[in-house]
Amino acid sequence: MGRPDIPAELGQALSKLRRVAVLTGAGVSAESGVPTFRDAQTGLWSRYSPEQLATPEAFERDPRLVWEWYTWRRQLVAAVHPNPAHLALARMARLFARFSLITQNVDSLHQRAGNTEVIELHGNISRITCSRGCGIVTAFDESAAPPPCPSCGAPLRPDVVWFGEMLPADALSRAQEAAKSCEIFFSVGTSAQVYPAAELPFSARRAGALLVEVNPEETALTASADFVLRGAAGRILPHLVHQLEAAH
Ligand code: BJW
Ligand code: ZN
Repeated sequence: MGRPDIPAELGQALSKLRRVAVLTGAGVSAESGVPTFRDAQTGLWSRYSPEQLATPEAFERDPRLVWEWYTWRRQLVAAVHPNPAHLALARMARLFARFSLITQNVDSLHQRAGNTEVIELHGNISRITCSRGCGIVTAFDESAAPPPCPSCGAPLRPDVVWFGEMLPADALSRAQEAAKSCEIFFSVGTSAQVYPAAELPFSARRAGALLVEVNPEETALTASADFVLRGAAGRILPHLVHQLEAAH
């Protein structure tokens, strides 16, 4: 396989710009072996769609089923490693005066790759919190079913954002601010279907930023992108960052 083509105009633009924002989705972790949401789910869980498991209603109906799905995913994530896409983003962060990494992922792989400041829009599966909202947050444990909240007795749940729930206000406002103030916005490995995260690239573009998509497939964003880099993030990003480092 040859080197992916990085358009010369993109390289030139990046050598002049200082404020960069990147939004990542499940595709960035795909090459680590973490299944994406909208591709068929693997094995045991192939019968369920994320809309059937990642909702407060699903947890109310069958807390044990949802808990088991998260236990499976947490074990999977613990067994894998950051891939070249994560590592390239950690290197990219050092090249710009202002670099905001916004992720929809809950797997900590960006942090494990070395990105110290990550804006997590959808929470993190390593933590659990009270399903009644009394504020308790603690590390995930190995219980077979959701343990009771030590403060109010309601079942504890993964500290992630399900459909119909508000995103953490602080993370969302930091992400919106980064989108509105960046000069170039990268959308990497996301189908750009889930809001309000999917709104961020559009709001960056409205504010005048260049928009770059990195994805092997067409998405809802493709038609609005200034540059479309078609392919796996783990192949494209290392090459892009290598070029940037050479030009630095
Ligand atoms: C590769 C690759 C490789 C493969 N390299 N790429 C406005 C309009 C319409 C609907 C709404 C709206 N505002 C709100 C809504 C409702 C809803 C929503 O967006 N629904 C849509 C489905 C239509 N949003 C919400 O409910 C949000 N809350 C909210 O808005 O609160 C306010 C409100 C409340 C009530 C009513 C109204 C407003 C919350 C959304 C929470 C999403 N939660 C999940 C689960 C998180 C926890 C967990 O992980 O379990 O987040 S769902 C799931 O989707 C997860 C992901 O972060 C998210 C996005 O998925 P992502 O990352 O894009 O993955 P995929 O699988 O879709 O795509 C992978 C991509 O990678 C593909 O494109 C591949 O091609 C690519 N790829 N290999 C690069 N190697
Ligand atoms: Zn509680």
